[in-house]
Amino acid sequence: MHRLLACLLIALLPGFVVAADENVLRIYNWNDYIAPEVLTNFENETGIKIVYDTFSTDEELSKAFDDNAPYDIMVPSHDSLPRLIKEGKLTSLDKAKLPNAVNLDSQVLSKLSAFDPQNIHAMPYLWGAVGLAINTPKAESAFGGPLPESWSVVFDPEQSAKLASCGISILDASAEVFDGLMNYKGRSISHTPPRRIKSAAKTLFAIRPNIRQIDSEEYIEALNTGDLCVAVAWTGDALVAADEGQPVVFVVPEEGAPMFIDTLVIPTNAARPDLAYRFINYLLKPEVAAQITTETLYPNANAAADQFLSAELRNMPGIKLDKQMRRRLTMMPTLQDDTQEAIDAVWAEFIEAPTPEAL
Ligand code: SPD
Repeated sequence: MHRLLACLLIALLPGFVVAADENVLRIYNWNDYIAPEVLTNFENETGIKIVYDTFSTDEELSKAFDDNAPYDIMVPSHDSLPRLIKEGKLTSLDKAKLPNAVNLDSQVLSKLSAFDPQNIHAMPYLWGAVGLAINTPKAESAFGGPLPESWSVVFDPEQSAKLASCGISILDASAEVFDGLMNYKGRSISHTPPRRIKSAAKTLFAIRPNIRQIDSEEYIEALNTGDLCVAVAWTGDALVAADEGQPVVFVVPEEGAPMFIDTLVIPTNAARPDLAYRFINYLLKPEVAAQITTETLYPNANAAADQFLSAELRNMPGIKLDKQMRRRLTMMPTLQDDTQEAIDAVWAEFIEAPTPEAL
């Protein structure tokens, strides 16, 4: 009886209340990259509170890692993993705490293992491709006919000038945009010396006046409301616009484009790795992975989730890659430091370059 009273008193102490409040899991994910009810369902089922922040560029995420930001789960793309592993930023995962990992697609795991050998530090989450989101009627009317399935609609100054009035947007994703640009030029981004980056950048500056926005978040709404006719886009963001009723198609340019796998990791400075394991294991449930794909329209890495997707989604081009898409896509490589630095320098100038409206 006395022990019970003592426990009740302890529970009422301010320190105890703080400790209870600290049952908090902090997550840093890409924008528009989860079904909100997944968060609330997890909170309701477990009593764990989630603090959920988002980012829209690789640079924001890198900065969070560099600053040792207090997150328990972060979502880096596969090509960032080698650097993060080398810098000791990622926890080696205890697979015994992730029993639902048995549901993961072995092909996705195998692709990912080229960046995280033996899949020790990262569990695949969602994946996709970079391509062109095209609002067909608007784009064809401005272009004067059907568009080629080519990066030329953005990178050729004459072609993009025709589309400028109906709105072109480019992802704020320097490495991926340069990957597309080098493919357009018949080259590969891998092992590209900085001087070649600088020379390719001339094309970017030439088309800058034709580009309405360089952005990876607001462009989703602009596509959804029909305010853009062409966007260099990530798969799911383009498919969502179509789902919203816009006549938008997702095209992988014939010259080739990069694919990405976004992953769930536990930073080494995580305050609550125990909660992080519980949430990652929850995300690895097939029905939860399907719920997220249904909301975001990004394919997941969960082989057992297909049965929980509608037939329409299972066969949607972009969620299911057809032969042509498969042929045109390659995994985004991890860039050498000097290539990445040259891209960063050019990109900062590209973003800041004044558009005609600003002059
Ligand atoms: N709107 C969510 C987009 C997430 C895309 N991740 C792509 C990562 C490429 N590095």
